[in-house]
Amino acid sequence: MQSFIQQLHGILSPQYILADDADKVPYLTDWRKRYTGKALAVVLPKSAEEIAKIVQACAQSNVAIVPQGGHTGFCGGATPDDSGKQIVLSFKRMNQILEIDSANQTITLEAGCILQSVQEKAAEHGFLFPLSLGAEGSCMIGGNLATNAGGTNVLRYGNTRDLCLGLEVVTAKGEIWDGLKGLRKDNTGYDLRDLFIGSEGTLGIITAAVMKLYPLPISQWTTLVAVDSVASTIDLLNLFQKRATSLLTGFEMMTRESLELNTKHFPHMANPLQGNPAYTVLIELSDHESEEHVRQLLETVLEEAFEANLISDAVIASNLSQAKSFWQMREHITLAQAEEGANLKHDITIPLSALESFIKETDDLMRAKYPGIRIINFGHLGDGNLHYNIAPPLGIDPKSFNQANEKAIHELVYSQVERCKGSISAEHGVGQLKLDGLRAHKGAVAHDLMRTLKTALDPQNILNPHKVVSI
Ligand code: FAD
Ligand code: 2HG
Ligand code: ZN
Repeated sequence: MQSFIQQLHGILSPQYILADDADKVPYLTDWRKRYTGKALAVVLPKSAEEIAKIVQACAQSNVAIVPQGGHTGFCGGATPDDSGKQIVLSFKRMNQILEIDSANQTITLEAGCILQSVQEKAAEHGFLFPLSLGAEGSCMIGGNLATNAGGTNVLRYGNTRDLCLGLEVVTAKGEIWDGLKGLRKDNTGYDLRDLFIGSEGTLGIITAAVMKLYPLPISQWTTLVAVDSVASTIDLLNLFQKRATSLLTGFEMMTRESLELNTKHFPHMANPLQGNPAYTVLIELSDHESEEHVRQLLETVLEEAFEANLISDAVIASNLSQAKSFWQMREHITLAQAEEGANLKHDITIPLSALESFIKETDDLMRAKYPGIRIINFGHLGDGNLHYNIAPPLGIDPKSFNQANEKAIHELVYSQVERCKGSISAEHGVGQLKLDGLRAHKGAVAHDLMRTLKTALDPQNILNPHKVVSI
């Protein structure tokens, strides 16, 4: 290993090769504090060329590489294993915006750009970069691409995959694939770009990307509404889809239990709606016409929803800061769960037509098997994406409860997901958390095809091994 470290010194200045334990610590534990690994070294390259050389050195010495962006992922994908034989490749220094092409409505950037800085840069140029999620202050565009992140604007703009036009990738051989094209059509055979997106660093290392930009909306209206059932929530979504069509940019559902957890840990996050409703839905409309146009539309649809008994209360944000506070309420649920202690996350998608039966049956099974269990269910309902999270009964230590029951609880949820023809990962990815779940629920043929791809693209298994798919 000494000769491998020496080889790294031929590629990077010493200050960018962290080998001391204390220096490595910040890179070894994930956001949720669910996984802690060890690493031979943490390297901080500045260019695709340096990464290519690092990969070549790793291939020679059979050292595995764990790419790491903001390390905000929920599935342990960016955390090394505990062998101490892997290196972490951090993107902290690769944060340059390379080009904004106004005519083509694209931004070309390095993989280590922080998502929020990309949104800000786009806005400076009069554009919207629509990817938006709670971790946007620290997650990086490379991590977003590697996980195909979703977030709160998928309903209108799609997920990260839909926003990407081109990629630059370092392969497992240490070659650089230059696919940095800003084309909206390109049917030259297999779609390599889409193969790397969502592969969580297991097929290649994303070093740069061309992403789509959109015109900045002129007006935005945000509202919270009270709903008493999942069925009404879906009817409400369908009503907004019909009346507001592409103006509908957000439709987020929060259960009473989720918001109660919020106020327990963040008392200032009180729900402005009357009567502690069973479901609170956050709806956002964005428009390129006047403020009045979208406000009028919103009021008309809400009136129709009241008349159809779909909603019992509504509060329209009167200004930007109130709209922000509605979104903060939504985004604080994850933080409230973290304050409460370790929880079991299920990031799932269910076809909207099966959602009600999924929730009812899964809740019933869960409560029958684990009396007192707390179900923290919220999510991007417009995408059929639930965060069906589980916390132990009050008064029970989360860590020991999870240790004893985690496998069975995941399996209960995943079997229900399979029954409903859903997916066990909507937007967070697989990482190490869902390795077994994917093997059990992806389907044997699909799983085998994934293994075939992994072996073909990374025959030495040095790119983020034992994540997503095991070979
Ligand atoms: P990391 O965690 O560093 O890495 C994630 C995976 O990508 C790992 O497998 C890693 O090896 C790989 N990787 C990272 N960079 C590269 C690269 N350049 N090339 C190849 N592989 C790479 N996710 C959502 O989808 N929607 C949400 O609404 C959402 N909300 C969140 C809210 C909070 C508060 C937090 C903490 C997280 C949230 N997430 C959400 C999860 C997380 O932020 C996303 O998965 C995000 O895309 C991860 O980006 P990252 O830079 O932190 O990646
Ligand atoms: C969100 O939608 C994130 O806020 C986090 O995807 C979900 O905490 C979670 O499980
Ligand atoms: Zn989410």
